[in-house]
Amino acid sequence: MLDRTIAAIATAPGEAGIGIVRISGDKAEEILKKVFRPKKAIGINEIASRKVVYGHAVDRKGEVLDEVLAIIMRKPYSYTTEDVVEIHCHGGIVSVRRIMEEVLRNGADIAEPGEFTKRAFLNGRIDLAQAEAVIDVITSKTETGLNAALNQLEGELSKEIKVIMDMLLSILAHIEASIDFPEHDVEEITINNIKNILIEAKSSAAALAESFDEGKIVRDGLSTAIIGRPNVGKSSLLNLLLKENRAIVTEVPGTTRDIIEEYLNIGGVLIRLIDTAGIRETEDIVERIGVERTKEAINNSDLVILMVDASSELLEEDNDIIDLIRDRKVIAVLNKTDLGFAVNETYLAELFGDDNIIEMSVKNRIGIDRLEERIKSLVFHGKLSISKNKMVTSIRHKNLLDRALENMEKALSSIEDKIPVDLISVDIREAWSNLGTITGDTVQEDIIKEIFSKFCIGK
Ligand SMILES: Nc1nc2c(ncn2[C@@H]2O[C@H](COP(=O)(O)OP(=O)(O)OP(=O)(O)O)[C@@H](O)[C@H]2O)c(=O)[nH]1
Ligand SMILES: [Mg+2]
Repeated sequence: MLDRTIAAIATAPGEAGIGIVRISGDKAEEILKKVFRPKKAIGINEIASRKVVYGHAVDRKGEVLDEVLAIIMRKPYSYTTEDVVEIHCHGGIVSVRRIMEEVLRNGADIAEPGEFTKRAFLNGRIDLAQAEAVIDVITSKTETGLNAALNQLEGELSKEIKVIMDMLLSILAHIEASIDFPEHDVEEITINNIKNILIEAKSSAAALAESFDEGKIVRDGLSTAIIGRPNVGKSSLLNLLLKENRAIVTEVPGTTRDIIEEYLNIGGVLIRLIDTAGIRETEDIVERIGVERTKEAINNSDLVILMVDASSELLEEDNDIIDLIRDRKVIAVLNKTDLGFAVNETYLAELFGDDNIIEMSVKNRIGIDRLEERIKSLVFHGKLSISKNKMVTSIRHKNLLDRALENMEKALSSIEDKIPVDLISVDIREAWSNLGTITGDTVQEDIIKEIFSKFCIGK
């Protein structure tokens, strides 16, 4: 597979200053020779590595396709560690596409999503966790998210995982050594040694696993659903928080039919805000599906903003909604305070806590600061501790850490039960292998395939 030479348009489609066609593999330089004519009369092989050269992209007949810059990055000093060529042409759709076609015609294959990064991994330049960080860097939506991804790309997480893996290896070495001398009983001191290392390894792995609570929010955002009966002002709140008229707002109850999702940055905290269809019994089929989706959104959210009409008493519809969210993290917004105050605030405060009741008039933009403050303080107790270098942001990593923790737990209790050490080594090895799947040391082909399929083309 690695002997194919691959190519892709590495820049996003659309009008832009420049577009880049990227090629990687043994034939890269040969292909450049066919599609690029340097302005100065020099041969392609005379071009120094990583030096930018001005010239023209041309087709088979020598017709000029565009005015371009070309760079050769000869192996191993390139993104993939293979020969990599980049052709920088004018942005827009046509120029890049014409050059790409010419590159393919001369022997390159279209790269799969993430194939450049996959090669960097398979060729050993970066490990799997670092490769995964590349996609997180590209898709990050806040500075905090970007910093976490960059730390992972730098190998901070991998370093920590490797330290734990080494501890497990040293335990295996202890065990091997004792098995090699079966005439001796395994000494008490060896067992104690093993136990101490295991406890330390477990606590490091547990700390990483715990960092996922925060890491998940840093990467994917705090999923926050605004729910309430029709017409209380949910979409108006979404628009106010986003500072744009994203959702349709009317005085007609049942305006929002489908889920609307937008990202929002509140003081560095990424919020995935979800406006929902007002919940009520309805005959309207479209609205009914909307209500079902709202219920799904409630189940999938980290935080629920319950909105009620402050100027009216709680209706049966409100109480039905409250029943749906009793065990969730809730902030109750009492909206439309400009129209009067009739809602039973004490009751809501008893249910959700005083701090989680926010009086608002979305119409007059009153109460929005308090709401934002409250959201921030619910996440990370008000302050971001993201300065930590080693944070787990990926569910794949978290699951593998949990499995490794189980293995270590089992090994520890086996030690307590005085089970022979060579049997314990099975669990230790398993823990080691689970951690190795994070960094890619012990990973299987299908997992690699799945990970890179989530990448964009050209990366
Ligand atoms: N007086 C007053 N009216 C408001 C306030 N907030 C929203 N409204 C009005 O209430 C009506 C309904 O607002 P929406 O934001 O569409 O309500 P919704 O909860 O999204 O409604 P559905 O999508 O039907 O569930 C609109 O006419 C808004 O202008 C407020 O604070 N005070
Ligand atoms: Mg609405």
